[in-house]
Amino acid sequence: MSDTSKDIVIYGVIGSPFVRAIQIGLAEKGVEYRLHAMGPGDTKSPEYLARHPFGRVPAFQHGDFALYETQAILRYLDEVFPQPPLVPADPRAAARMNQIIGINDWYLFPKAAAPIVFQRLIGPVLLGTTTDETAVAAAVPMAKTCVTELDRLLGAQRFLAGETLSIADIILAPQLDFFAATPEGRKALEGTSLKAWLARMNARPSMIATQRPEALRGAA
Ligand SMILES: N[C@@H](CCC(=O)N[C@@H](CS)C(=O)NCC(=O)O)C(=O)O
Repeated sequence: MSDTSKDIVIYGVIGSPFVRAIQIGLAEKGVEYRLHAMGPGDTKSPEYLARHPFGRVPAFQHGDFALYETQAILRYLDEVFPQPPLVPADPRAAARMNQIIGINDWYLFPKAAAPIVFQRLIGPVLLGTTTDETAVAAAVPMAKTCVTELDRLLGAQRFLAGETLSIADIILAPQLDFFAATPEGRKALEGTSLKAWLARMNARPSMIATQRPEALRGAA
């Protein structure tokens, strides 16, 4: 393969936890990239839809290879830039990593974090909308289930899939960090081991270097 790290482009809206996960993965590997920053409306432009027919971020390009879906991008990067490895060698730990990514993609993001973060932060801060308390309340039970289960899976381990950083941590940390900026997120994390895990993740240079925009950082 002749493509180098210089040929990597991330297309994304800055602040998106999925976009941030790719930035964190690349930072953990010490790989350079270019960020093609988009506005929220740009995801449905004909030009972008040609790149990502579902109109979501991130999209990714490495030389002549185009890809979308965050976990697929991170797995590709782990193969192409193997150090440090971000998929556990142990089959059970790797299965745990995959399970946790599934929890994020099917339950935490769409049914809990996205509705609550939108109602508490993105809508009021960026769009001037008022919080729909019914929508927030409807998402709280799923948020609790997700946090309880992720906390159980973390247990006494240092990272979500064992003792080393994996793609599960890289996808979940920006997601839970955004969620923790809402009152519901703070409450859900209170008293869990996930809270300490998130603090450890937030102290990593890869997380510090990829903060959300200031306006979306403050607690709602
Ligand atoms: N399954 C996708 C999810 C990406 C996603 O939902 N991104 C959100 C931002 S966090 C998005 O693009 N939202 C814009 C929209 O829905 O129009 C992935 O893993 O990349």
